[in-house]
Amino acid sequence: MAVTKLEYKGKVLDLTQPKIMGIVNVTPDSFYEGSRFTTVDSALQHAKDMVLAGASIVDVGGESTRPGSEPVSEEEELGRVVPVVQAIAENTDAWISVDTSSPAVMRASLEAGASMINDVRALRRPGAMEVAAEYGCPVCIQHMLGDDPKTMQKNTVYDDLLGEISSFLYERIHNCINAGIKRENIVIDPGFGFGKNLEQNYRLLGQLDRLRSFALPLLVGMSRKSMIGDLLKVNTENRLAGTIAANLFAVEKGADILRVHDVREMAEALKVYMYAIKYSKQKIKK
Ligand code: 7PJ
Repeated sequence: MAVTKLEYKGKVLDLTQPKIMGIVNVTPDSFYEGSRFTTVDSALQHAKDMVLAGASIVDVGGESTRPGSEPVSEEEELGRVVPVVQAIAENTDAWISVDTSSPAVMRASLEAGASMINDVRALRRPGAMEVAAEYGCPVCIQHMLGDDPKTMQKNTVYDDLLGEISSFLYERIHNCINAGIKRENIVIDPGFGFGKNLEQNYRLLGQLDRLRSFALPLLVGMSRKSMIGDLLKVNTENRLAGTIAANLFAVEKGADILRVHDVREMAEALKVYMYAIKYSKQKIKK
């Protein structure tokens, strides 16, 4: 059966309409300056603003996974993420996801009020699947070529891009279910920019509907990434229009959750798009 909602601790996220996940980076080195927050107060304010602007989920991340980035220690990541998760949980009703690969950060964040784990390494670190199974929370598992953002863009060779991404996700879903994670708690993500060159990212976007066959919620993260900037030849500040176009196309192809920096603009574009879709399905009256 197709999964059309997420549920955790009495909170329900209806996915019969596409939803927006707003990004809060509590890192000093994420690639887009506009999404970096270094104090709990500023991160909380940004989260509140995004919720008012239409975000259903707030995604908190404490380790940059931009290509070439250095890992941070677990202590550092815990210190950045947990106070922000706690502040957002205490002051909003939003779903909070935590963008981490560390089982310790997952556990501490869930204890502090997070409702979802978002792992670009698809719960491959030892102990990660077990934390998700123990808490019974939704998880987003993402495809990445290899497991290291430092080297993932070095040699992006595939025989069959969509086939290999699907096989990877299939194997990860299988492992998660074996570890005790419920199928209805799994969200999949093909990982735009994670070991894919420009052409591969657009091939993936163009054929995104192939991932519908999993019948699981589909999350996409393209916001201000180099697939937009390299095509338009613009810096990170000037990638909003391209980001919105790519995300609306992804919705047409079946995306359920759009992970973006610019929630207000994305929510407005999505509202207009969905309104037109609604009328395109009505019978034409004279
Ligand atoms: C993604 C993410 C993505 C999911 C990042 C950036 C790099 N999580 N975390 N999907 N990207 N699920 O925002 O450019 O694409 S960090």
